[in-house]
Amino acid sequence: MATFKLIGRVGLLKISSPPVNALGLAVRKGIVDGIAQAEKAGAKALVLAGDGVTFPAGADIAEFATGGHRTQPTLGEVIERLDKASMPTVAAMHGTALGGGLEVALACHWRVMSKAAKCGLPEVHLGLLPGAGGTQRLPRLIGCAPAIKIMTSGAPLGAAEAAKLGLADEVVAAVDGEGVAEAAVGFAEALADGVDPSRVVSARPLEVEGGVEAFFGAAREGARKAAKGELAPLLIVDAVRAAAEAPSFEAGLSRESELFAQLAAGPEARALQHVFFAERQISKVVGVDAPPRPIESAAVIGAGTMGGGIAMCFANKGIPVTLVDKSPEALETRIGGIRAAYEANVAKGKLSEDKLGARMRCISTATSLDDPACSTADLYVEAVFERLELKKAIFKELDAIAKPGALLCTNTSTLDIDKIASATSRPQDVCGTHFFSPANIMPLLENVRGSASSGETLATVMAMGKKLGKKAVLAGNCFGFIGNRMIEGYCRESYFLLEEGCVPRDVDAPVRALGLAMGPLQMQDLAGIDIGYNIRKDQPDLYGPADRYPLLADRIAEAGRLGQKTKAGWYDYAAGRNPVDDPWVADFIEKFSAEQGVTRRAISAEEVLDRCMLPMVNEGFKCLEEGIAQRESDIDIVFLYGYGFPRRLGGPMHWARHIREGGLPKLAADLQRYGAEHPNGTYWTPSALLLEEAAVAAEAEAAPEPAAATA
Ligand code: 3H9
Repeated sequence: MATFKLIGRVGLLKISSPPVNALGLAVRKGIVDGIAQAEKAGAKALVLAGDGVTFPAGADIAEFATGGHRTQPTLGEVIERLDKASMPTVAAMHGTALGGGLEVALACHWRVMSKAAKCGLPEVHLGLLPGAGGTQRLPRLIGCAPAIKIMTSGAPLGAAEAAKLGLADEVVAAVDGEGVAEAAVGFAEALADGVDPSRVVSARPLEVEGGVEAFFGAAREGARKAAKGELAPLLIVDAVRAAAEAPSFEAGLSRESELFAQLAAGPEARALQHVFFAERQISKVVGVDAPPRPIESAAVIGAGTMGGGIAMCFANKGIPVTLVDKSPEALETRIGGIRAAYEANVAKGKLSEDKLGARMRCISTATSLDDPACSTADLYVEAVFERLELKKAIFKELDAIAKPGALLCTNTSTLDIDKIASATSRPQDVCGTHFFSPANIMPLLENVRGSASSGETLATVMAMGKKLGKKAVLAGNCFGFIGNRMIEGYCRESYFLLEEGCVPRDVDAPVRALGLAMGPLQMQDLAGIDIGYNIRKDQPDLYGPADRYPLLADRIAEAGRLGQKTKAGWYDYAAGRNPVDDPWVADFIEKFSAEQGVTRRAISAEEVLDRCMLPMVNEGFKCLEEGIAQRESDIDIVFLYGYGFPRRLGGPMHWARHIREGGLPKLAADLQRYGAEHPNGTYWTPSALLLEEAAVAAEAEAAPEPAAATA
């Protein structure tokens, strides 16, 4: 876990714990032993380096769930040992020196950094603060304002910026671990013997410009505004304040530990750590180990908004893409729109003129699939209107022109992949790629597995998602796949709540108060009320005898109020994109209730929230039960990246299991109660898996605590 060797008079301690040299127990012990070995060997200086791809990228996150991070030596104790080392210490930073890794480096007397390395304190993304002295040392080294910025944003810094701030003492050209360690050993050799007290960061004074009260008052307010309801950024500011106010470095450290423990024990940290691992699970396709096929060129069929956005995704990553549409006018308009979108980014300083040129050169156009440029693509994404027969006709054409082994993907949000694949002679090469709108911006991609999709096809489309910079989740083939299937009940209940007594704001406000970016009705206004309307008209068999039909939603669409695009939907948008309550809508809903013979009633925010959220979670369990989702955490990723669910709640499944009061047992009971009171659709029928898991959870809760071990 850490190996020590003497090179001349300099000790080199290499930390080795693949994949990222996280500072788990064995590594921590290795560092303490290594310092002792260096002292015993009489080394004049000690270099700490990472083996393999990186300097330690932080504490071992998996240890937080088990409390393993508290096993001695803790990271704080390791770092204190370094702080008190009797010889000069040098951190040789390559790769990603993050979190606890950077805290180790901050306790060294010198920091040598590869020009290609990144460093940072991203604990905030895990609902934590740097808890091994980072909040106390970083401000002493670079000042309070930049330290707070680094810690509350969690964003990594490059070597040039780190050097400018005084975080890196020397930037070296070497990139790999061997090279950087060698450079650091050379640096250490040139140091004078003995520790220079001015290099001990913990011993440095900390001054606050403008006075403690004014500085930290403003800093906390700034953090609160940016925090999106998260607690960690606020406690980071409090910990830095302790660095400035506490009577000693040790007292500041102890305050940092208290604040760290508060966060580590809270729901936000648990949720965000769940998200960390969930993000890394999504790309793993159970039972598939086929290698992906190379994707060096693509064709997108349909030059609508969606097709244009998808073409941009390829161009953004330098993959040549042909945009195909039989209408030259549509192609011209779309290419103009793409250029305008890139130009807007240039104007904002987010894109260089050169990159704009390179991206535009990646995109070519064709008016027919017979165009020779179309037959050579490695992958096709069909993105025409959501009409089955049209899509099948295109797949028949694709089957005729695509080279063997090319991937044939359909961008659909609700249609049956197998029916589309049946139009080809190669269903093994067909799958769904459900991009979210606007495709060039939204990070989520649902890849949909058809019943005949081969392992190679799935591996390729998952790798493609990663290459495009998307969070690609694999879904099974059913109406709405994962995300839209789960929001079906959520949306339908939102209409029924209107019919029964709410106005739009009554429905959206509780959902927003939970932390979602918008409520169900606002979401429909953004997406377009006609989307749901067209689906209901095109696929009437979605409604069985057990389903209450959302007639009110049809009526508002038929009134021409389609949402933001018509400046009027469930809200008024005459003055802009902010939803404004509209008396016309309130009157329209009331008249509808009267026509239906419904006596309107006051509905509590709690009922609104439950009736929107519970069908969603129930459907999530059904997705798991039916194999539509591979794992519960994949569902959470769909909602975090596709529907604005707040990260601090970990996603709807994590929220239901761990954050909503009463956990799964109460959720199952509430679901059954609401379902009996409002039998509006099959989405209230409890999932067998949910009932099973709720029973297991109830049993675990009822079980007596294991007797404490006696000595
Ligand atoms: C901390 O330090 C707290 C302290 O202040 C105080 C303590 C008291 N632990 O992302 P990748 C795994 S909090 C455990 O795909 P990349 C990851 O799960 C920590 N495991 O690679 C994955 O496993 P698998 C602060 C970790 O090249 C594999 O490594 N540090 C950790 O795209 C590869 O990961 C952070 O928050 C870890 N710390 O990106 C940094 N890190 O293959 C977190 C990674 O089984 N890490 N794994 O799925 C990262 O940001 C990225 O992993 C990194 C590499 C940029 C390093």
